[in-house]
Amino acid sequence: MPAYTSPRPGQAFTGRVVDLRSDTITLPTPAMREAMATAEVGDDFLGEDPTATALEARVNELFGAEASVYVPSGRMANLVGLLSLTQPGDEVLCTRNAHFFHYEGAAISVIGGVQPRALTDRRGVLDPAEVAAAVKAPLDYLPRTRVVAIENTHNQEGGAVYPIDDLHALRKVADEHGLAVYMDGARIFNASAASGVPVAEYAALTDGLMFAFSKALSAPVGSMVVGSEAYIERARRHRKLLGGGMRQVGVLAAACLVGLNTMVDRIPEDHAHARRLAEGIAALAGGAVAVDEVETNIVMVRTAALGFTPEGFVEAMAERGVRFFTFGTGNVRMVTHKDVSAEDIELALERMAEVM
Ligand code: TLP
Repeated sequence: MPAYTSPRPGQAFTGRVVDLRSDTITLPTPAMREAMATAEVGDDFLGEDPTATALEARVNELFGAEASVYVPSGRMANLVGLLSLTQPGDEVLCTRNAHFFHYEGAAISVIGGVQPRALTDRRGVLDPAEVAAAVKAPLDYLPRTRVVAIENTHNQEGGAVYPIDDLHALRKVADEHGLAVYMDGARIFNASAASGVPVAEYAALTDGLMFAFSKALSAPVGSMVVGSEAYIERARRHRKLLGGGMRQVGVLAAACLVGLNTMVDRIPEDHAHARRLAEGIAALAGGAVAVDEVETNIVMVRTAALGFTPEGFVEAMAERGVRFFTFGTGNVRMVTHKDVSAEDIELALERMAEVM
């Protein structure tokens, strides 16, 4: 059963810490703090915050979308995003290791009365024939299969990008069966940087999409749900229902705008660091990393090839100031981000070589 855990040991380590636990730990930049301090704000619950409105306009432009809405977290974005495509009694098809399926407290079921159903997938890519076969007949005792949800990049699949041709094929089968397509695009800018596909091209193939500001874009708080006017009208309702309607939220939205304007172009740097990290680990022990599968900023490491359990490797490295999570069965996950430099990667590799 996939799970992720945090290293507890190593707290006493005093040297340079290389923190590869997640891109969620990125700290706001000085420009973000400045923008937050000087942001024009108003009551966004009443639709009066000019910075939140400016953020929506910028996102709509970038994603070629009619509308978008800012929410406090990625988890709330997935919940709002999926509730706004479903009714109680509906079924959402998803990948085996989807983030919302494993790590979000069964929120769509608890709150929305919606059932997720995992299909087999190839590193996060669904087989259109299997999707078609999974759609239930419209009988009054069956759940209604309503949505097919994908993740781009796919976290648990090592940051795999959903290939655009596969997304077109999925869209086609979804249209044939009256399904909505939802994308957990928490890391969509990583996908776009790796594939060269503009985020608007991904968005055009979905009925609902979310992305996070608090990962690669380094803003402190927030995610966005993106789609049509009618969809976002429902999303606004769900956001308030869940307590996500905020007041002077421009203070946060200002940092997100800086993230969009300054952090997207540097993402390839994180991908190069992940590649280098993967190659370094593969040189220490062949079989620990599938280097070719490292497409973005996530490196999954099979610790058995290094002679460790995942927990043992996390502990040994945390004591040496290199932090990462166990992730899934037999793996640890290392994530590169703007607060990890090329030197940090070399330092991490040197310290790993010490424990081998
Ligand atoms: N992922 C976190 C952990 O929860 C695992 C991480 O460190 O990667 N969708 C995807 C694909 C995600 O990876 C995450 C967070 C979320 C949604 C939820 O975002 P948050 O944690 O901001 O609510």
